[in-house]
Amino acid sequence: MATTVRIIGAPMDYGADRRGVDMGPSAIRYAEVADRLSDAGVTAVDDGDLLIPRAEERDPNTDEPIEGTAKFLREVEDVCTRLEERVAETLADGEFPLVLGGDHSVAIGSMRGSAREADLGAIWFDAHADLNTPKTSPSGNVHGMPLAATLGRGAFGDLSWARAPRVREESIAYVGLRSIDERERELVRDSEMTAYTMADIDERGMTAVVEDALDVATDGTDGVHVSLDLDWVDPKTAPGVGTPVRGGVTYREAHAALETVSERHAAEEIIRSMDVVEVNPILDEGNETATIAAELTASAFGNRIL
Ligand code: NNH
Ligand code: MN
Ligand code: MN
Ligand code: MN
Repeated sequence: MATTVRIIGAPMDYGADRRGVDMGPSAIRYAEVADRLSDAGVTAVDDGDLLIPRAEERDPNTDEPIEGTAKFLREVEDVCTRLEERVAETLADGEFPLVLGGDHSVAIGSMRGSAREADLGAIWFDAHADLNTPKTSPSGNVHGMPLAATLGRGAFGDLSWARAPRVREESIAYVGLRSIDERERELVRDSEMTAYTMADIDERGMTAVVEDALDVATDGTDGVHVSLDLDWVDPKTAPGVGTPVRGGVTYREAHAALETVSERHAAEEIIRSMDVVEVNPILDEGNETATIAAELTASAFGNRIL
């Protein structure tokens, strides 16, 4: 990895129904993410948090002329536009942007910033596909839409702040999918993305699946964005998330995945940016989920048992 990792807190919860993910960055810091990164051999610099007004002070309705529902879309735009800038500046300074969410809609800003000067692939570690458009979304929550947004799908095609022109569907791989909405299913099937579900992990093992996902994300790109949604991990292990789905990856599988990422990076310098999202301390038990988030981040940056 780049020697200096810049931690950017994005305590945003406009994209999810259950309040609390706005405390994610604090909880992950409290779980000593910076020290763990230092132990992994990188220099961690904390940039602090983006200033984000409380959701209660805002009106979730948007006057954007879009088809369907996307709650707090103007607020998400404001945060993601500022985040994009911070991520792009970090990369321009030769440092590695590590974004702590916040709900998964922060990935729109991370990916746009990361893709400004590069053709970007992505690995999406998530129980969910996050490919809903405002029209197909059952919830109207933007955290279920960040991939649709960066790909300029649906209503997001008209919203120039959302689309990342240098991110192509073919360069995106999901790992660990297990909860897809009815109307979202055909979107995933008809897309050019590669989707590895929990069944693929059962069958082939995590390491082999992540190796293939890395092939997808590096083929024809200049670098890879790693997006880590903590609801990817089984809720018995990581209970502090707003939309838990049982049957998730185990503690060791999760580490194996991020270790595989870091090993490939050590050889080929492929990872450009990362976000760690959806940690909800209110729903957590003893800050376990934030701790796992911090540990997995350290694994991604080369932390090893021996
Ligand atoms: N797919 C559901 C929706 O669109 C849930 C999305 N929730 C997530 N995604 N946490 O990762 O509302
Ligand atoms: Mn997600
Ligand atoms: Mn190129
Ligand atoms: Mn999810």
